[in-house]
Amino acid sequence: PLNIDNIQADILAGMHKDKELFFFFSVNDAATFKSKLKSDILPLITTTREILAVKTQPITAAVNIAFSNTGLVTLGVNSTAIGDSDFVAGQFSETAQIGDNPSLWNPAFAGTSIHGVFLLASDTIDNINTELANIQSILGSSIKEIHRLQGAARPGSESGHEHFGFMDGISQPAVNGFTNPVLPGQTAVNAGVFLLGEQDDPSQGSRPSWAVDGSFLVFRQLQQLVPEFNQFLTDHPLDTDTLTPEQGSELLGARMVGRWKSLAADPNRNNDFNYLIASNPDPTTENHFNETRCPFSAHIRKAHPRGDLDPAVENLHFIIRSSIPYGPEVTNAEAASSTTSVDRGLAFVAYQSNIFNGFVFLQNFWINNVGFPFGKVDPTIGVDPIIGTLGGGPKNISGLDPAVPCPDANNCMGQLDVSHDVVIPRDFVVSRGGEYFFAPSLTGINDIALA
Ligand code: N7H
Repeated sequence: PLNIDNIQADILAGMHKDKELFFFFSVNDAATFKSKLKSDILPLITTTREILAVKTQPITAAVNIAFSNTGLVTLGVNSTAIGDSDFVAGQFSETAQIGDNPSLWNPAFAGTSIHGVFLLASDTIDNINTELANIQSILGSSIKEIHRLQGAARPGSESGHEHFGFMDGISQPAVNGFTNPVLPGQTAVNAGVFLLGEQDDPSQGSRPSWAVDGSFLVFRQLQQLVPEFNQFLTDHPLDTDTLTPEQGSELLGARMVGRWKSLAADPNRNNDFNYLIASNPDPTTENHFNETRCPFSAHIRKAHPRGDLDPAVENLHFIIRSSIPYGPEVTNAEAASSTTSVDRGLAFVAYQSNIFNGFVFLQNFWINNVGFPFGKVDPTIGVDPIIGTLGGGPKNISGLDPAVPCPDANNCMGQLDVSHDVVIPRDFVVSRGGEYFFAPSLTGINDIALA
């Protein structure tokens, strides 16, 4: 069984609070930092067991911590021993690989000056600020703030929805030995897909002891241009013969994401599907040209191609997401002008035991790959219409308009005609940067403090 008293709360369980602060810091005085880390910070760290029951949750705020490669090096840890070359390289060095434009990055993330991040989660910002003040008084001048991002659930009935209006965080892989019950449609994988040193960690057996039961935390500050996104939907309603313009716009948004805004209420049904045609579940035939129900390019199909791939391959590439929106609601002035003037988006967090198999693989080989999912009637489907990018410019996406799902509805097999039916003029999600972190176990934090 997993030692949930030793695993930080956010990795498997998620902290699931309405407010979450990401506080990015550098370490100025390693000796003082390490001594305070052991004596005063470690007792504050919230474990998986503690977050699972309300009565054991911390009174002010849940606290998790993670370190970048340069952070570990600054603390005297041999970080290359962890065996993850993407982590050691840092996210800024991989902008080309993951499709980011480095000139759009927040300067705080550009480079390798961030050594660590505190994740503080609570019901109120007051509580978060109280806990942050406590941590800052413990660590004093041994750390310096580099950047902070205040995340918050959206208000009222939008709670749980990201800024485009879709319910987020409802499809997570189940973790053997932890998730109970496994929901219909949830794929159960071994813990080593997320936790270093556990079963199915590709480097199980060769991880240093301080790294066991930790996880790589990929952080991304993803700005969302919500008024521009909404204007695009308004301008391109689908199926106007049978739908009202509003319904047609709703349909386009749903086909870009792969989910309806309005459907997400029942955890027993939310994941109980794949993309195969029920009457013809042979993935080599109809599934390869029929996108009537869900475009090949839809965000959730790109990011988790249920049934489009051999499960043995697909199971290598699961991530656990623990993101939260940041920034305020769209203002009236922004809505009226269809122009973003206030920064908002998603504070994206993903956990995995191997950054290449997880985030990098998804972003590079699936999301930003015009040919993925492979083997479909259309070899150039397009990038993910929500988060895929071709360098910021227009994106040709096929299959979004169900009226033209395929060049020849009676015989799509073998057709290589590319019905690029919708052109998305620009990216509505813009990466402002991020970093790769390692979230150690509690014993791992102790080892790092003694390094
Ligand atoms: Fe995505 N969105 O609101 O459109 N995502 N995502 N994501 N995402 C998902 O299933 C969204 C991003 C995944 O198992 C849903 O929880 C937005 C990145 C994966 O069926 C919605 C942003 C990466 C899944 C969104 C964003 C992923 C998933 C459906 C950025 C990885 C599970 C709700 C601003 C590199 C798919 C849900 C499955 C689901 C949205 C980013 C990956 C609504 C707005 C960067 C694996």
